[in-house]
Amino acid sequence: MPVTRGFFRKRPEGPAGRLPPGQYDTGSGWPVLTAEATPRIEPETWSITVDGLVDRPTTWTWADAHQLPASTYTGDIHCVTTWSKFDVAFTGVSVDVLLDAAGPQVDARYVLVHSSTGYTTNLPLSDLVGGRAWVVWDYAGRPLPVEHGGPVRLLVPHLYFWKSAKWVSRLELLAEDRPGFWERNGYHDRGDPWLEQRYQGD
Ligand SMILES: Nc1nc2c(c(=O)[nH]1)N[C@H]1C(S)=C(S)[C@@H](COP(=O)(O)O)O[C@H]1N2
Ligand SMILES: [Mo]
Repeated sequence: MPVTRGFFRKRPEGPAGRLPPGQYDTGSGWPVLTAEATPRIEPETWSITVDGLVDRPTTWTWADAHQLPASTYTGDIHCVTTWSKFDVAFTGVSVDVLLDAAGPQVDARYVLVHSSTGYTTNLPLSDLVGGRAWVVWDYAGRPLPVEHGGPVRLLVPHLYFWKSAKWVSRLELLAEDRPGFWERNGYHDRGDPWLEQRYQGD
């Protein structure tokens, strides 16, 4: 999509060092970007499963997930449509905790993330480990709003925000990369905002 890319790069970039290339600060706003109809998921019926190439396929209910050690991400998020939002605070559990319980096998190198709505997105397993990815249920100390993925979404803030699947329900570990919803439609497989990996080939 070379025409729109040229347009994006004319946007103001604000304080150096904080905004990735081609992004602008959305301030107090928080745009909603959803490809599918917003589902209504009660916490009591939500669960998350880690399966595929793992030794111990595991499912956590809402209650189970809240027994795990909680952690908070405070920092910035970046959407490929060029908005960034500074100083967000999300609380949930580190994906490391879920993966440690499930035991990834040696040939697991990619993850296909599934939402209960059918939305999918793919990531290298290495981007979900090392304290850089969370499954979150609180935003700014309050329950995550449904339009932003509540009751529970994935959060991978070092990559473009389309990787942060709303209404997350499953992490499927794979040996080979398998493109998700936006990746099949031309978005980048990795999506590093600092390398401006917006589209396939960037
Ligand atoms: N299930 C689901 N998750 C999704 C999306 C979506 O359409 N469906 N959109 C992605 C995109 S493109 C972005 S930018 C963010 C938007 O999150 P927000 O609506 O909370 O800002 O969610 C990501 N996760
Ligand atoms: Mo996005």
